[in-house]
Amino acid sequence: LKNEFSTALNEVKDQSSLVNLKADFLGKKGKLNNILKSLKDATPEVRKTLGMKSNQLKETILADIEKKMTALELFEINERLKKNWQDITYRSSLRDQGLTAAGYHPVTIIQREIEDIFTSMGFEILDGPHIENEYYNFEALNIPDTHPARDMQDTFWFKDMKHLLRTHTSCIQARGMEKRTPPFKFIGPGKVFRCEATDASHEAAFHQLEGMMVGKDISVANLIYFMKTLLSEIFRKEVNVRLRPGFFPFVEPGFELDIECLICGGSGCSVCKQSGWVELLPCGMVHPNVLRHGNVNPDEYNGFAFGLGLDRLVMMRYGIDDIRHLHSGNLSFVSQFKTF
Ligand code: FA5
Repeated sequence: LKNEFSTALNEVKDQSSLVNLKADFLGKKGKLNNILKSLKDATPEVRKTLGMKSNQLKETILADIEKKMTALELFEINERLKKNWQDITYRSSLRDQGLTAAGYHPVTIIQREIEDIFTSMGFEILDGPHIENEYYNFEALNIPDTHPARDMQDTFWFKDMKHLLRTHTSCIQARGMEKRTPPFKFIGPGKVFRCEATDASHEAAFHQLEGMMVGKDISVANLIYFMKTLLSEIFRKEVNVRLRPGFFPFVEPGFELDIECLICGGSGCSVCKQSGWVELLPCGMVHPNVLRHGNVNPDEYNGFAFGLGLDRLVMMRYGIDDIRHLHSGNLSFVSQFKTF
């Protein structure tokens, strides 16, 4: 019976035949039971030995069937995979099936372009946590506890009143400085959060791109050079900008670099609040207290920093007249910016 089983097992090619084979040998009316039934007239000794042997055989058959079942399952999965195999990196195959390839979000497209511009000028790219503590968001940036500037940015605080969702990417300055010795220069793009009402140019979650350069004898002229390079590379055409004094506790002097609104051409619209100008790129020379917090000696080194409003830059570049489109999740909106 053992040999008979082995031959039959070798011929089994799929799971259902295996189930049948099992019934054939071990089922109620199966071959093994038939032998056991025929033992009822045998002597007690014969019954005992044959009984033991048939139990052993039953165990062997069960083990073999289990092994074969696992092998068949694997085989069948592999066969199915071979038939349904699809190269999802092969775009035209997706297009053939009516599926369109994904694209980058416009904020990502512009962020990558800016990263390329700055890395080509020797800047590093840094990241930082969205959940910050109040030291890096305020204290290290020369905004002590009682300073009214804390109210300039409406903050989402955690219950412990020690942690918060970062209100600007300037925390990346504070963290970046700690781990470096001058000279250094880096940018830090990312999401920031403010408890603000939304309108055509304001969101509660938006993107900024921080920049910082620290070294010897850095001047406002250096700062303006980098800002101009950034804008001319992004727009590839003359854009009207204006520089005016701006107050931020972490820079001195501080500036606001505004761009003439490209949605209305400067005549006034909801994005520029009828002013013809959009606040885009605040910047300035790093305050000595900020350098000190970053273990940089302000008598030896100085530097500049800027905090670009990335969503607004994207709006100006593509002529988007409401920031809320960017976060709408509307596929027909974002698919206009496909890069491939
Ligand atoms: C800051 O956040 C400073 N940390 C920038 C800075 C960095 C100054 C380094 C000096 C040196 P401000 O709050 O103005 O500054 O925001 C910077 C830019 O982010 C604005 O010019 C604007 O373009 C953008 N921005 C601000 N609030 C919003 C908002 N609610 N929605 C969309 N964009 C915003």
